[in-house]
Parts: sequence; C-alpha cells; structure tokens
Amino acid sequence: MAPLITIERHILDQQRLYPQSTGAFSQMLYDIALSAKIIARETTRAGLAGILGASDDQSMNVYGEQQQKLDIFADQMIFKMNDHTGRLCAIASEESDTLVQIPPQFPVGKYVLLHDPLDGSSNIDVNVSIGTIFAIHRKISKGEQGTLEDALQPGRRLAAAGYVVYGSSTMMVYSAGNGVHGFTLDPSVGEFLLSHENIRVPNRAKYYSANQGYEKYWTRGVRRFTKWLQGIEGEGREPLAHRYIGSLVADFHRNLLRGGIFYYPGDMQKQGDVAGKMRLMFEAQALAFLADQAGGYASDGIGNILDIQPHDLHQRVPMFIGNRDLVVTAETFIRDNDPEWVDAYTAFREKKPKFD
Ligand code: P6P
Repeated sequence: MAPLITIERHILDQQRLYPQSTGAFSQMLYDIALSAKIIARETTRAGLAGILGASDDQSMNVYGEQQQKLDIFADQMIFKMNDHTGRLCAIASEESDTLVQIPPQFPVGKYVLLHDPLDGSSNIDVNVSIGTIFAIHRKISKGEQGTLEDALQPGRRLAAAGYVVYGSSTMMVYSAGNGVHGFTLDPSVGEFLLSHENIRVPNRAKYYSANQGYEKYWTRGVRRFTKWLQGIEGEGREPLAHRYIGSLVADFHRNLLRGGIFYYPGDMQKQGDVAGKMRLMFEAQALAFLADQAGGYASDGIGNILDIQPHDLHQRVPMFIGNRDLVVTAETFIRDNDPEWVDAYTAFREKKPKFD
C-alpha cells in the first residue's frame, strides 16, 4: 500500500528543497490548509447552519456583487487564521476594497497573502462546487508593514499559489514552484492526503469552457476562435466538448486534470471597460502560476498573465487558460482580427501602478 502522505508532510518535504528556509513559508501553507478544512465543513453544512443565501445586511463587495454569508465567513476565517502568526505583513482579499494591515498587537512577517475566500459564491444556494483561491508574494517594500507595492507584483514573482475546490470531495491544489500537487480531504481523519502528485495538463485537450450566452458581445477574433474550437472554422478539427460550470475553480480544476481551455474574454461592450470579469490579483495570477507549473499557459489575449505589472488591487483581466497550443491560437485569432480591442486593452494593461 502506498504511504499516506499528508499535506503537512508534503510541505515539509518541499521545504527541504530550500535549506535556507525558516519554515515560516511551510507554516503558512498549513494555516491555509486548516482554514480550508473549516470552510469545507461550513460549506457542507451551509444549508443546515442557516448561513445559506445572501448576507442579512445586504452588504456588497467592491464589484457591487451581493456578499453571500459564506463569503464573509470564509474571509473572516482566513484572516483570523493568519493575522497573528507573524508570517504575513499584509493580507489582500477580494472581499476588501483595500489592503488589510496586520493588527498592531501582532508581529509582522515577510509574505503577503492575496485570496478570493469563496469564488463562485453565487452557486452556494444551488449546491454547485465553489472554491478558495490564494497566492503568496514575498515582501519587497522597506519598513515593517506591508504596502501595495508588496501586493502589486507580477505573477512571475509568486512564492506559491493554489486553490481549494469544495465539490463532491474537498481538494487542495498548490504549487510552491516545484510542480503542482493535489490533496484530497479525508473528513474521517480531517487530513488532506496526497492524491494527485505532479499534475500535468494532458497534451490533448478535451473541453472548452466559456459563457457563450455573451457571444454577441465578444470580439470577432474570440468568436472565430470559438468556431475553430468547435471544428466549424479552419481545417475542420475534431470539436472539443463544451463544459461550463460557472464556478471558476471547478472549471479550471476539470481542465487541469483532463485538458482544456477556459476563457473569459474582454470585449468592447462598455466604453473603457475592455478587461472582462476575472480579477488579476485574486483569481488570474494564482491560476496562471499553477497552469504554468503544470505545463499549460495563461494569457490575457495579448501576452502571459504572469508578466503583467498590476496597477490596481482590484484590476480586471481577460483570461485564456489551459492547454498552451489552444491559448496561443486564441492570441493569434485576437491579433489578426481585433486591432481596436488590442489597442484599447494594451493602454489599460500598461497603466502605471499607484503605490501611494
Ligand atoms: P459568468 C463567479 O462569480 C465567477 O467569478 C467565477 O467563479 C466564474 O468563472 C465566473 O464568475 C462566471 O461568470 O458571467 O459566466 O456568470
């Protein structure tokens, strides 16, 4: 029987690859794994614990989306598990407008945690898989406290990233720069056990994932790319199956394991809003890091998402992510068909960060 490898043991084994490591980094991954176990328990009980549905105070997040109670619970859980450890200098959450400082009574550390505590939360009420996405940057600014400069770093500089998918089982998938590894929660012992070591995107894609309900707003290049994926345009390739759950972590996870491409394009529907719906710092950077580590690729339609210098904590970004050959083909269709969008989005992408 293969040895049972818990996520704690795996993180420790990974830490041995970095002799100079102080263990703070490994401890942080444990803290995230523990938060995930607690969120998993609440997610499973959501219907029973009366925390189902929209939050009482009708609070909205920075995107104007109604915050679901489980969103708030998950956000507070992750903060409380990390605010006192002395490993972080700041926390950025999709649910908070600004960077969250470490309370003055606690020590500060040398990492920044960026997270989407419960992505896809609108699916909670209909029992569709949802997820937590996290990314960890190293502190680069002077002084003790974390600043926006520490948070707004390109994805290439990430120390680690991962997600938890709360589905038919709860899985935590992470990379610290040495491959992508998946752990499945065994609720009977409360441990994440190694179930998918060194995940690689399969060479042959099976699926494409996009919300075709918005096709009329897509640019010509994205519409032609979609017809190409369906085998209607171009050399008549075998069509890919369409799978779209509407919960990013679930769609990404399936394509990571089975091969495929997820895309949420930018469009020209609203003047000045050409970057689409995905959040660069809380969704796209983490998943782009994982895709890259698993042999895939993530693009905003013109270049690698990991190369984007963020200019705003809540910056949106178009995202094409999955099998490299499919993502590169999407870039070609966009380059050849959408010059107006490319110009408008490039101007947005190259805006200078505001670190004040
Ligand atoms: P649409 C959920 O709100 C989310 O941020 C992602 O989880 C998901 O991939 C996307 O939005 C779905 O968006 O516009 O297709 O409903």
